[in-house]
Amino acid sequence: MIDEKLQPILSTVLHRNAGEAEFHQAVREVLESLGRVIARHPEYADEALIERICEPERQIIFRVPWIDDNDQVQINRGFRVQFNSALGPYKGGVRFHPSVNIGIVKFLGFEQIFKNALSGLPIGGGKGGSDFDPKGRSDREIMRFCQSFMVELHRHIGEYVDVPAGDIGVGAREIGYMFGMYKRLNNRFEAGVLTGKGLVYGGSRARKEATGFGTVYFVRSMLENMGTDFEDKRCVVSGSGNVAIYAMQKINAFGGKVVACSDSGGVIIDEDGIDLDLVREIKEERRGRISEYAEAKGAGCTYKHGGNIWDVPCDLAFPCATQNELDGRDAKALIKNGVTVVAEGANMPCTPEAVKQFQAAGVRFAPGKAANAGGVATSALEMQQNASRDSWSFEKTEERLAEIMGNIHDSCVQTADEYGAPDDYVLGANIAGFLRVADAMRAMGVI
Ligand code: NDP
Ligand code: 2IT
Repeated sequence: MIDEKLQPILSTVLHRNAGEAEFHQAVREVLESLGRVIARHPEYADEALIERICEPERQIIFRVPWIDDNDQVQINRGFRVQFNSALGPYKGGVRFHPSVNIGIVKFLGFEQIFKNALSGLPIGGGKGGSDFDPKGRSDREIMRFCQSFMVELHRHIGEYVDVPAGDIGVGAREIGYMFGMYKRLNNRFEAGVLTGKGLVYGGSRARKEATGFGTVYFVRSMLENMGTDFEDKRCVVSGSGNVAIYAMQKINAFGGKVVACSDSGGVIIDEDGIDLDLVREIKEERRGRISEYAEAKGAGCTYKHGGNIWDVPCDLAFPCATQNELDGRDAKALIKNGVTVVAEGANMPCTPEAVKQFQAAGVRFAPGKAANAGGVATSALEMQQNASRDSWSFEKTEERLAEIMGNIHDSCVQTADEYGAPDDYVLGANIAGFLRVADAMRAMGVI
């Protein structure tokens, strides 16, 4: 339910951003939490503060022409939404996927504001991407696309302005091509302009692992709060990309057992525990399909083409693929099978109906803006290393990551308690993130 004082703000957002369903969904969820804030502190609704938070500071949409391996000209659309810079330079990933449109980039940018605020680090919120589909493209095509994308993007970003990184379809390879083009166009080695870089030219140790590791650290704190741990817990992790792979690695390290993962083609179930070396070989090296796992393993492993991973019974569920991949029906199936914790490694993978079901059933639910903040937090640590021309050890970086995730967890719990909703991590994350951004914006006046 949205407080009646906030209803007009939502109406304006719906009207001004017609048809952008994912953006509406993300704004609605945050506004639902803010009623309790303005009831207690009405000054946070003054000077159209919440309206201003819902309106991006700047939105850039551009043409990305490139030439494929058959000498054909291809046209894609590029986006960068610079949503909020109250706490620092705009910060957030770039997504290459055919589903990308302005509404999706805006939802991701909006979420990023609060996530970055929760990290406690000096970063504002932004997001970008393109409807480019990297699947089946050669390395040369990827390079030409990334170069063309940067030919436009370079004038809008900078170490003190806006610092992109990876997301779906964008990893170290793409960041390398984009960084190379930025460096050439600007004739300066500005290491802090992008994060997720390769180690040899300014990347941070543990950045690649950070989102998945961070999610699992967050869940470890949740389990501690419940008086338990990962030992012998059955886990299901959707996706098999960057976030999923390193979530699985950390679950294993903490004594849990991952029995299923997936990609957009289907689901693999391996009761012996997913063989991560094989997944990494297929996904990180071959850039192949998860069905190849079952082909390699033979009997003992099941592949369900187009299957639904949420039908696999588990104690802990980690949606780590994409938005709205887990709906009300899936939530019911998980609850029926005894799930106790659900943590979003992806951004907004659970529909509002699914979240409602989990909370009503007493399942602990961690929203993405808290649970997956370890990636962007480690990006901020990469910026810190770049600014001081330093390079930290893996151990030091991971220690900082673990500490940050613990702090985010505690701040969600404390804020939820303070606002009369114990164990409601959604409310805790939204309010704690909002208050940091709002305090900075109030200090800076109407801009
Ligand atoms: P990757 O591109 O590495 O992996 C994405 C995975 O999700 C793949 O297994 C992919 O399958 C699957 N997937 C993507 N789109 C769909 C879809 N429409 N339907 C079904 N499956 C899909 O991306 P990441 O692991 O980096 O990102 C995953 C999620 O985590 C996203 O929501 C992202 O925004 C979020 N995130 C990422 C961070 C990061 O640091 N990378 C930080 C915080 C959040 P297939 O290969 O078949 O497409
Ligand atoms: O959604 C996210 O937080 C990311 N894709 C990571 C952003 C970043 O700047 O590292």
